[in-house]
Amino acid sequence: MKTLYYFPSNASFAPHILLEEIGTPFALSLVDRTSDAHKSPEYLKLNPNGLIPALVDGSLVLYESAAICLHLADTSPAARLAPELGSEARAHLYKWLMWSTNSLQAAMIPFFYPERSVAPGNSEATAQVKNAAQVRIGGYLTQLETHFSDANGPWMLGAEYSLLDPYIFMLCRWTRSFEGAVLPARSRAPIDAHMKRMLERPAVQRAIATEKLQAPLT
Ligand SMILES: N[C@@H](CCC(=O)N[C@@H](CS)C(=O)NCC(=O)O)C(=O)O
Repeated sequence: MKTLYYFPSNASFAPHILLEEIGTPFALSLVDRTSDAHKSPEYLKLNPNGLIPALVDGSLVLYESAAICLHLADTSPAARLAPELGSEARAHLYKWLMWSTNSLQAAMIPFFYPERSVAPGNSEATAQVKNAAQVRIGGYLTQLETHFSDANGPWMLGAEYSLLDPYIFMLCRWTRSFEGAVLPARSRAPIDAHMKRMLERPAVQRAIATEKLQAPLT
């Protein structure tokens, strides 16, 4: 039995959707961020970074959301969540997943936690870090928008749905409160269409219901 350690709407959301897509029984364990459970000695044994998520699959303990997504796809090939090994589509999956974690997801950290990058109490520098991160995220969203505009199919890799779709959906949702110079991802029509397509999937609806996510969903 696989157990996903999660907190609603966090980086556990993409693995959660994939577990729902796969459809075999799994367990969820809430890591209550409101009481800093992700920094507890018990949780640090699962993820020494003190970050959500972690996955326990038998003797395997795994952290990093993208690695968990790849593992879920690898261990449930019948769910067809990643293209064939060695194929061009598989190479593009690697490219977009690395891009997601190194670019878009990485830029979210200084946006949501700008105070971590500046001297304590320096509110001017905090605002600068946050604004700069938001502008960087805007650039990445433009890249994504161009990709969706150029793509032949409805999903990140074209006609075939893959683990990339929940991953990109998860990251795009994190911009839903954006205002000012860079607006939420949903303000870009090709990305909005992808998010709406994701919301139509029963697996996504189940994950949203379990995590009790509230409007606005995107
Ligand atoms: N690269 C990690 C990042 C995970 C991450 O940043 N998780 C956030 C929630 S979305 C977290 O646990 N933040 C708590 C903190 O920064 O203290 C992954 O993808 O698993």
